[in-house]
Amino acid sequence: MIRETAPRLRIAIQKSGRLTDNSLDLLTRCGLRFSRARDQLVCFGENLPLDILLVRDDDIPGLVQEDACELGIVGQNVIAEKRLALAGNGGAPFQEVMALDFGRCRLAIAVPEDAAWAGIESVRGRRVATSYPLVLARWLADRGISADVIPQNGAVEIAPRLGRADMICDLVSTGSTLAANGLREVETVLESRAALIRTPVSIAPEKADWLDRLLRRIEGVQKVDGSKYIMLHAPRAALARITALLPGSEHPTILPLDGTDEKVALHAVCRENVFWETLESLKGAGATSILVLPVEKMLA
Ligand code: PRT
Ligand code: ZN
Repeated sequence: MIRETAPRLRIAIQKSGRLTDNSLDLLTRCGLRFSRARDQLVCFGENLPLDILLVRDDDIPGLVQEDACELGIVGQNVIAEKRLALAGNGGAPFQEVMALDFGRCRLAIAVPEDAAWAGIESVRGRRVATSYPLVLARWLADRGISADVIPQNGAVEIAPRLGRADMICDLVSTGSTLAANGLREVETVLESRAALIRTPVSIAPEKADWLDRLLRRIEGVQKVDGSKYIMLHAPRAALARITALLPGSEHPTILPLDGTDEKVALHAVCRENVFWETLESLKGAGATSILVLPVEKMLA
């Protein structure tokens, strides 16, 4: 049994929130099997020496920084704020290993719909409510703008209506929360997505070996995210046109078809999603028997 004998790695992920499903899905696609009971704080990996800690996202950088877990998955927005908070304590910060393909959002300044906006000079001397006071203060200082940064945890978007602030700086993805609160997005402070972080402390060799394998697997999963394997039949004469239509593909494989010289089979990995419009264009260019398959893993 792996669990009792081998040293085990720990990865902290968000217990319940926007990053939870994608984080668990990524680990599953890396080959980890685990059972998850409701309200469980730790999920033991059943087939790999890797356990999952389920915590609030704000606690993840601290747990990794203190070496309570070797790895963590958390938003770059949280990473940026925590990095600035820890910089004051002189602690060795955690390291960001790689950005992941989910949890995309931006930290942006938004003003009431009817407020004038003449660029970031409009922030000078005003009150800005935010859950990211250190990131915002640094961003403003870098631009030589002094303003009154008002830290607020949660429900930042109602601060202007309550008269607590003139504008806000908050996370935005679709923009519908801003619109519902009569606010207008005017300036991006930080682009963010989920990222994998690791402890700054050196790891024992047996664990380090597993950590490397896990990182390679995560890279393998990320590489094929959104990729498709496309197979079709094409008239030889139309090959150049058809190849040019394939989104994000490099070197397609061309195979002969039994009983004909005029038509060939073409197989290609497309690094982007293949939409119906592309299939229709391929058909228009002479392709037939078009099949599009998901790509699960790729090891370069
Ligand atoms: O309980 P815990 O502390 O773990 O969770 P949390 O409430 O702090 O975090 P959660 O689950 O809301 O978000 C986790 C992470 O997801 C964030 O740190 C970001 O990295 C990422 N993320 C991506 C977002 C959003 N998109 C997002 N839209 N986090 C928050 N939002 C909020 C935003 O604050 C605003 O209230 O959604 C609202 C805006 O969304 P739109 O679509 O209306 O623009
Ligand atoms: Zn949180």
